[in-house]
Amino acid sequence: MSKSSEPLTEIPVVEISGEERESFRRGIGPVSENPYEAFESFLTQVRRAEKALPERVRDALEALRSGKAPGALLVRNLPITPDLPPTPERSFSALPDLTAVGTEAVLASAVNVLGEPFSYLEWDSGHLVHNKYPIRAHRDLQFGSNAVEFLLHTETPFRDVSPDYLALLCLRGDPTGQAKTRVSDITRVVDSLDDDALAVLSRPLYAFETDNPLVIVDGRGLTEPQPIISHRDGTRVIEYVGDLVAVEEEAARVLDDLGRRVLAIATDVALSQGDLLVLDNSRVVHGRNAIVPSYDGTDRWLQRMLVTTRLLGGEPRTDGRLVSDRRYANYPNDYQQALRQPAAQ
Ligand SMILES: O=C(O)CCC(=O)C(=O)O
Ligand SMILES: [Fe+2]
Repeated sequence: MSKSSEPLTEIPVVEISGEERESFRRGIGPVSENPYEAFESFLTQVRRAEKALPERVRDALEALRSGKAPGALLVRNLPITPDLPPTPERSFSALPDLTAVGTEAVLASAVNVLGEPFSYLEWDSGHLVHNKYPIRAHRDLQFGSNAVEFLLHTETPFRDVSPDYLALLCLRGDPTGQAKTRVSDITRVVDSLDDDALAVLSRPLYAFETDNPLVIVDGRGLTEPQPIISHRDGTRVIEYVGDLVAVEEEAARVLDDLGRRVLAIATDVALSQGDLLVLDNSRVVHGRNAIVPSYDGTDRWLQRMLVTTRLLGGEPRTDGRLVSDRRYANYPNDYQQALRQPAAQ
């Protein structure tokens, strides 16, 4: 975005002390509502306990939000439920017992500094807290529950409402030590491009391949072509995903160059238990390397929340946190199936 902002060269880290962690744990102790069943009541309790969040964490989140700090922040040593259950092997919403894990209030306390939690009706059974871990049936998809390389992406791009921020809380690190979340300052890359490249990226020439296409170009079924650079309310918006394809040759060359540059300046971070990675989705893109899950209850487990600063206007309300993903109908069949039939996985 064109708001002046600090470039990301290294992800700033705030590591809280054992004392801060235990005080935070105690402070959010009264949060008892189940976020998967009564999200508004849960959030009300989290907000009542907002003073529990360590001050240094609040300050760092505010710096990220204001653009005075880079578009990524890593908070370490947050409290995680001591009796964390085994990592599920099926989609979270397919579990027989949808009780809270106990870490949701940690995540929501941080998110609360940034804006309003929201999500998409079609995703994660309409939950506002997403549980992400490897699922065998998702192995090859571009989903957080995959095992193949998760290509660099803007979170949920090209939607009427895309997240302004996202937060990933690590409940269990990858036991193999392989998993690395990748973050890249795409704003810095775009700022370094020449006018010709910028002009190409600003044209609707980029799309995803799909078997439920809106258009066919050179025999390929594609989603509606979009610009990678657009403007919203006078602000530049960059939306990029590693598996976008171009519908023209010159656009393909510019896309390749952008992809190479974004990857070249990416920073890797191996999330471990108690780590929270907060990302400004308008400034950075993120992804993850390929992993080898064992699907035996020991795999890496993240909880995620998406945040908007535009949708809800900060007013207290009991609905409207779920927006429809209008791109759903053009998703490839395997994506739709993975989203529609959680019980089968
Ligand atoms: O697994 C990761 O580290 C990244 C996950 C991700 O991109 C997401 O959940 O949005
Ligand atoms: Fe993501």
